[in-house]
Amino acid sequence: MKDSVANLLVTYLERRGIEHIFGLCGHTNIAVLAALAHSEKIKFVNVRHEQIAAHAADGYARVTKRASVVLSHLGPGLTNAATGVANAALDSIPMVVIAGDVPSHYYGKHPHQEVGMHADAAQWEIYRPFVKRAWRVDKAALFPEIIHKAFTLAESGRPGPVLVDVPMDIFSEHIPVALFERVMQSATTLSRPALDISVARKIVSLLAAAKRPLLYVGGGVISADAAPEVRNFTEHMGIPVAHTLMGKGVVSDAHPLTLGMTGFWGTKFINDRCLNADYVLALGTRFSEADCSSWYPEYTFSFPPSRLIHIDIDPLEIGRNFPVEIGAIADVKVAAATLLAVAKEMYPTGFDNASEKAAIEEYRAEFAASNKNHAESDAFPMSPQRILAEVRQALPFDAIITTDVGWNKNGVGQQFPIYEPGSILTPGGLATMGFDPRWFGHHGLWFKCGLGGKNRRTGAGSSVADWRWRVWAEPGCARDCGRRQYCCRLCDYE
Ligand SMILES: Cc1ncc(C[n+]2csc(CCOP(=O)(O)OP(=O)(O)O)c2C)c(N)n1
Repeated sequence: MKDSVANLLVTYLERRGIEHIFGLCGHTNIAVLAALAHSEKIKFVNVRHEQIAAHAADGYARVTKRASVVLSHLGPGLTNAATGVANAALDSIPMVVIAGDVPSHYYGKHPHQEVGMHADAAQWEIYRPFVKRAWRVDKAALFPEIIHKAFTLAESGRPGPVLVDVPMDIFSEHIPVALFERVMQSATTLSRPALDISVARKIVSLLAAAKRPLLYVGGGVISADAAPEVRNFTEHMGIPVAHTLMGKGVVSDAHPLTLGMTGFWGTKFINDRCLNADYVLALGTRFSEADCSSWYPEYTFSFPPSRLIHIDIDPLEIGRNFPVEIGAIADVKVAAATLLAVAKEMYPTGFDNASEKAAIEEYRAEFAASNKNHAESDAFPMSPQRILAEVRQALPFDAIITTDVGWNKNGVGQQFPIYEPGSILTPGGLATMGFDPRWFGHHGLWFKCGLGGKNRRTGAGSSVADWRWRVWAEPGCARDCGRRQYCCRLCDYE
């Protein structure tokens, strides 16, 4: 029995449990959209610019912790999506981008909308610098294997986006259904590398013997879903936790052992704690420039004299910018669970570290006092610090918030407490303005606040952001509802 690649793709995606696809139509992906029209399980989320499709898919993957799917047209569709996909790549977000390409029988003719100044049917090369892998499908019969590998690669190891570039005629070709049945026999998830027990013992004993140990956590902990294990480990060992921007929320900002965010926008107290640590256990972080004050040894980290134990899923990140005493390639969730088990066995009563908790409490009170004038300011337009303070008070503990880029991102990193892991979606790596990862339509509350630069004018700021659903921290709403100072966009205006 045979069917079209497009129909079989939709069935495959349904069987993988895909419920939403983000994208925009074009003649090169119309066969897939026609097939999707018959699906009762998959909803196509239509956008008005492919960058938004990629950002929405990014947010969706962050929250569901599974690869999301973007469907793009060729040429301008793919280039429009590029910023969103690159943003996801730099934040290690799993995503499968499926793009239509020129018909294979027109290779070399430079057909409509092809970006091919130097090679034929080469648009996939645009994505090479940031996707984990880019495939161009040249034979319909190879499509099932390629799409299956694409999902596996996006979700395994260090997650990230992949591109499957499909000449449009291939979507309409008929291939044996059995080819898809064959790939479906293969597992859809792979088991991940563990931390060797002997290495775990060594790490725990070094931390237990350290005078000023520190846990440094990044976005890899969130994406590995390892926050509970990491929190339990830090509590058992009584080790203070500093975090990267992407690691915000791994351990609640209200936890007595949480120091806060490091780097350019970290405070001196937090950076000094990192600088003075004798042992740092880093989990799921790449020690990015912003988080490490450009790696200058006088600001955030200095290895040596501090000594570094680094656990990450990606071997390329271990020892990249700082020398490691112990480096381990492991899934952070498995590793943290192993460290906890070993710590409980070696030191059953654990450690309290009351003095560090007291120092953190004192620092928080000092910071709040130093920020009080801003956080309670009556200035008009409202001070961003006040907006952050009041929005935090108004929102439930587990509300998911997102930031754009600018002071709003850095201010949130610094002074907007996050209580639940994964409840902040922020563009840490590429840090593109216009990041807009909302995917739950207008049911959420979205706010944007900051110093008020480029994004200040309603709709004219972020190049593509869908401003209608945003909450503006100034008069800027398209409907003049009377909330002059603090437009909340809660009205059902469309
Ligand atoms: C696509 C893109 N262009 C330019 C920049 C550089 N950039 C970083 S922050 C910023 C200004 C942001 O101002 P605004 O949007 O008003 O946010 P605020 O600082 O007020 O929070 C710019 C231009 C960027 N990050 N992304």
